[in-house]
Amino acid sequence: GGGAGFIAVWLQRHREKYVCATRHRFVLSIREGSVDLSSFRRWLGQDYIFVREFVPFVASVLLKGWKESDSEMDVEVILGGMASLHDELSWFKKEASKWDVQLAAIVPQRANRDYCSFLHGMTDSEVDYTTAIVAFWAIETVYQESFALCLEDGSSTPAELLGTCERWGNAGFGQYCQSLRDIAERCLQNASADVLRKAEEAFTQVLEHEVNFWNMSNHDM
Ligand code: HMH
Repeated sequence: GGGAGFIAVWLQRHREKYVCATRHRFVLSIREGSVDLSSFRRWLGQDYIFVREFVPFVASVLLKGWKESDSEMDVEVILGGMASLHDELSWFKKEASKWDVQLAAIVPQRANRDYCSFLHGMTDSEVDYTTAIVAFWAIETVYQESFALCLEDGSSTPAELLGTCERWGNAGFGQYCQSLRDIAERCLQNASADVLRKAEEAFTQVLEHEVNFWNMSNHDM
């Protein structure tokens, strides 16, 4: 309560985890231009599988929002997210052929399977809209913050990776993440103590899954 919103408080409380998720060494290696291209190709293939699984999760958030929200804006924002996922899947196919990644042959690794089963759990009708929209906001925001870092002045991102970084790091995607945050914060302001606890837990779980996901890009982990 008081001045700061719930999300602002959580970002402080879980700052260490948040920084690990948004400034991972894989992302920093893109930013520094030292990225190992086999790591990038591994990330690309795994993320394509993730995004395919992300679609039904986002659809479930849309359905919860449609049922539970009193604001029509929520459905429009989530629908915009779904539309960009449609575009993203085509982008992955194009990008995979550019990098000679055979998407049909990709086997999801452990961290990816764990993250996808977390998403699947979130689609349960027992999971409330507030918790689901918080998870959704956090998932999108980790990518937005990470890739925006690679576009900042002073970064040395290789030219052939700029398209990837722009996909999630662009200002429009940042605005979309802000809209998700506004929706999530509004839901949290009206939530019970029980829901607040579940939503905070979902937030920290997303951060852990994101770190594990980035870790996959490294051979030795
Ligand atoms: C692992 N997290 C992961 N992949 C993504 N594409 C996003 C977040 C953002 O959509």
